[in-house]
Amino acid sequence: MKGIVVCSKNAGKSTARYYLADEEGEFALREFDSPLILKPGEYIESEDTGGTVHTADISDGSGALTALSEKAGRAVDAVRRTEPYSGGVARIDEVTARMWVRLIGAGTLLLRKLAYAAPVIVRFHNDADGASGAYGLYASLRDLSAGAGWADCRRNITWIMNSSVSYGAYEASSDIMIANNYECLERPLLVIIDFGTSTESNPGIGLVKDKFDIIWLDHHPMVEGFRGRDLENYVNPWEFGGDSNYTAGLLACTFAKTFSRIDTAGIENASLIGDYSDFSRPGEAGSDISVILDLLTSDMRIAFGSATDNLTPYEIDKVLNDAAKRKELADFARMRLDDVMDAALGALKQYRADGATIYVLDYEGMRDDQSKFPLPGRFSSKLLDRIIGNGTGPAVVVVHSGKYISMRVPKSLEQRVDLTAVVGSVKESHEEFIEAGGGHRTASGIKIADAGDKSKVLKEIVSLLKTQLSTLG
Ligand SMILES: [Mn+2]
Repeated sequence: MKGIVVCSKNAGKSTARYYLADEEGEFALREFDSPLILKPGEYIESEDTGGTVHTADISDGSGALTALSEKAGRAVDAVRRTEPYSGGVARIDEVTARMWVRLIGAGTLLLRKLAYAAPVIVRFHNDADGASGAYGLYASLRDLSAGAGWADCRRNITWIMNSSVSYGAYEASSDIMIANNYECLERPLLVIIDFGTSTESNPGIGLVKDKFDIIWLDHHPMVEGFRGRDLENYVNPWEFGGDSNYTAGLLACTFAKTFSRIDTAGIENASLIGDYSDFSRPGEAGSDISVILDLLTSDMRIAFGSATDNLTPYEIDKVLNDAAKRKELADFARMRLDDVMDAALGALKQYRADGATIYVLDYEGMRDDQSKFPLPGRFSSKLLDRIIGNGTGPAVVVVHSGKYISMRVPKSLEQRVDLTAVVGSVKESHEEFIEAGGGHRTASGIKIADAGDKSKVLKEIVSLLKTQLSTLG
């Protein structure tokens, strides 16, 4: 065994693991455990992994690291797709083509990290869209790992489901702790899927931006002052002539097309359905994935019964590959949703506004005590759908539960109501007790620091909505 140590994990501990790039041949990594403390950039030579290791530091001067880097670059080039991916839907493909150079840049960065076994942390929003994105990326990397040289490329990826849409100081410090277990020739990589673009993420970005490279895949409208958009690998369809209909799940799958050729149409459709995109194809392949992800991201115990609260693509894959489980969960989710919907329709408060009705639902206690499914945000979209479907005219929906308030506006009122403005205005007037807020023009949410202040906020929201309905458009 001869080569350069490119990365270590838990060096000096009993679980120490090293990754070595072979000196000979194509770019490939070997893993081995050793009680010795080896530094990335060291050249080592050994008869076998148990034998004496002779080391020599070549981290400067010899040119070996540059040669290694070029070799890794060739391995990355060999799997990269250069022509923009086209899925066959013109309005999506146009945006994809405009984003392609940016996506290639981000894809190249990810592959380089994987080639060097660097730690990669993927954080995704805990809804059907965010989880589809993580799962699409996972499936694409599994496909990549079937190819020569990339066999264990997912080895140092940590998948984390994020229960909010902001990247705060807590998330940042926890990611730094994960990365601190590694020492690598490449910097750690953080991949963000389907977070908001709100300023609540600024402190977290500030903490990690010098330690991590960051790929940020999102589709929320941009908020002024959000620092994420200055990142080199920030990709958002809004900056390329698209909008929120180009979901984060679709974006993550398209991003993965820069190096993978597997078909992710079903996973993409799950994200499109989950986020009520214009491009969604309800009833087609992926519909059940959407329902199942909606359930799993709300309540993992239903499927897994264990104490874990972090859903990773490995669990998602397990469920989706088990036909009986898949059907059982999809049926269960649909049935639970129907029950909660019936209860909700009987408990709505209504406020008349200009040409529309504002519906307010106290969602507290609507659900089974044992289950968090469906979460208020998802439920508000479905509630709006149902109210509109009942044919009682244009409607705006406000659902609140505990500290959360979730608002939804139908496409038909898009020109007359702007929820991002509602959230902005509430944040401004109640800065002292609004913990977070953001979203899309037609779908937004607010988190209050103390539920005791909720009635004030709700009153203001209804009044702002009324004003918008009577003045906008
Ligand atoms: Mn989304």
